[in-house]
Amino acid sequence: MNGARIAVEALRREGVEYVFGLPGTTIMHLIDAMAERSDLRYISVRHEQVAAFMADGYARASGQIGVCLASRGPGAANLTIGVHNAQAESVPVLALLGQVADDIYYRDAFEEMDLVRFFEPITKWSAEVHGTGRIAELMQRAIRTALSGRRGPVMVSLPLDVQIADAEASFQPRFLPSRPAPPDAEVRDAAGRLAAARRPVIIAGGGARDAWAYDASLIKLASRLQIPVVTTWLRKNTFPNDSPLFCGSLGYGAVSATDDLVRRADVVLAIGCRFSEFTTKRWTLVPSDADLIHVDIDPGVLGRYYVPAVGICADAGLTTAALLAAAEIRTPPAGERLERAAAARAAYLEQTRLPPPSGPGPVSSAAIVAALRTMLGGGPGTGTARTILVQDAPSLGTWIHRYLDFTEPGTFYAAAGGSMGWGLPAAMGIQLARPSDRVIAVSGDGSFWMVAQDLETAVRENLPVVNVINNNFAFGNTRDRQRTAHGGRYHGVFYGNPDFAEFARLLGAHGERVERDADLVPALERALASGLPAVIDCVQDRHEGLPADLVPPAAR
Ligand SMILES: Cc1ncc(C[n+]2csc(CCOP(=O)(O)OP(=O)(O)O)c2C)c(N)n1
Ligand SMILES: [Mg+2]
Repeated sequence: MNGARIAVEALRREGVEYVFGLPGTTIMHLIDAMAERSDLRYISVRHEQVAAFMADGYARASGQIGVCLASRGPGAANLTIGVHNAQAESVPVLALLGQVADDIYYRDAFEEMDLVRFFEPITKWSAEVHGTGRIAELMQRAIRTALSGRRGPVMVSLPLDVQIADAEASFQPRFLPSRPAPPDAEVRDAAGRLAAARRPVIIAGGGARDAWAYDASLIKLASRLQIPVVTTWLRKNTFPNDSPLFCGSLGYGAVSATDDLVRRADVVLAIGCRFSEFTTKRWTLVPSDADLIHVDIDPGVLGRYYVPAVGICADAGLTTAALLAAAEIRTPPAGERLERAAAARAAYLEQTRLPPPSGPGPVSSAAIVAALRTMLGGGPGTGTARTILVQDAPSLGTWIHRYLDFTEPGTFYAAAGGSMGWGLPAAMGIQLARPSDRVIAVSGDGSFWMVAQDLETAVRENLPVVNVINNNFAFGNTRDRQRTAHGGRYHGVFYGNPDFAEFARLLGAHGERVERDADLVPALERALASGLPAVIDCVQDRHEGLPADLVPPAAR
């Protein structure tokens, strides 16, 4: 086999079904090797950032590695935003890159760039393969690395001559890393502290997703001990939001009832959480005298800022299951714990009632959130399919974070890495991983426009993602900072937009332009019923944005 065929065979042996990419001279052999196969689909996009974001969305929704492909220098550079975001959010993505042939390297050849050095800071591992016989070994190792421990992106660069040469192919058996179990002594110590606590709280982060999705041990543990549960920023879907113990999501947009549970806790059980800047209100939230039990698969986050009383480096689901089985927690908690949990939930519900539409119009953000709530609740047009909400990086995210509930695992995905433009591509990747679910992506106009050309990809690939655009003709988030921290001197934040619905129709998608709150739900229903990729252009006032009580802080 030539190197390109070996590389593609290695991908298949690791279970890869989709590769997202954009062609270039140094990857033509790889694309050709994929064209020969019926068991792997190459999906061509219109900008490499979209390939990386699609791989990210696919990886999150499938639990598998996501693979994106680009050519050397410029193509590789265009991928980086998605690789960086995958690193920020611990998503297993393989960036497979072509590279200048070895015999002309270090001569400033056309589009030459040191890819390993370029990608090293934003990946778990970056490698360049300099012998065709080693392609399978190093690609398989890269994929194992991406999927092991705290997941994350990896990069493999394949110089052109390495892809063209023939070699004896030898593949390694597929290996999935095992999930590390928690040590007994730490589990007993943690269980004892939880049982004795007076004001305990559980913080569930992205790493705890599976403890709900697969064995529900997190839910059972919280319920057995009657401990209120909050999630980290943008990870609201880590715990069922309709549980009587769910008390909100921390971070930007959190209500005080949620923050106060942590501020006043005597014992904090943090699972699959790295205590990020936003979740912790810049590390001011967790009281210094609280007993911290910190569970994470990455030893590097234990004690990074908050030093735990009990640090457990293990899988989240195995740890919640072990805690549940510990003798220390068999006795049901006393009545005051039940009362406290009920009061916490009531306070949270009281503070998260969606305010009535109050903006100057035409379409208010509150109305968009209300319409999305109808759709998530299985509104007309959604049929029996599950609806998945994908949130880009617009101001509307804060509304969603605060006011929408997610009651099934895998129904909410958001860009906590902050990359504008993540929404539409991630939604396409998620739709491929979950073909029978309905996917709605919410983006700001500024964010959507960064990747708008790839609506054509959605049309070409029959991916019926519905894009709701909160179109305020502004970089709203930055506009608000200029209002609050820069004396209202608006500079570089307002711009013009075309009719996005018309744009969508030009590309063969379904388009709706909505100018009144009342027209939103019917437009969403028509979009879902069309079976096409769709755009709902929600025309807003250019000052419409965040809830009134949420003012972005000054830069510091
Ligand atoms: C790629 C990228 N560039 C810049 C930023 C900084 N930024 C964060 S939000 C934002 C404005 C977003 O505008 P839009 O998507 O229209 O959403 P809105 O806030 O108006 O709802 C900007 C520029 C970012 N997060 N990502
Ligand atoms: Mg905007």
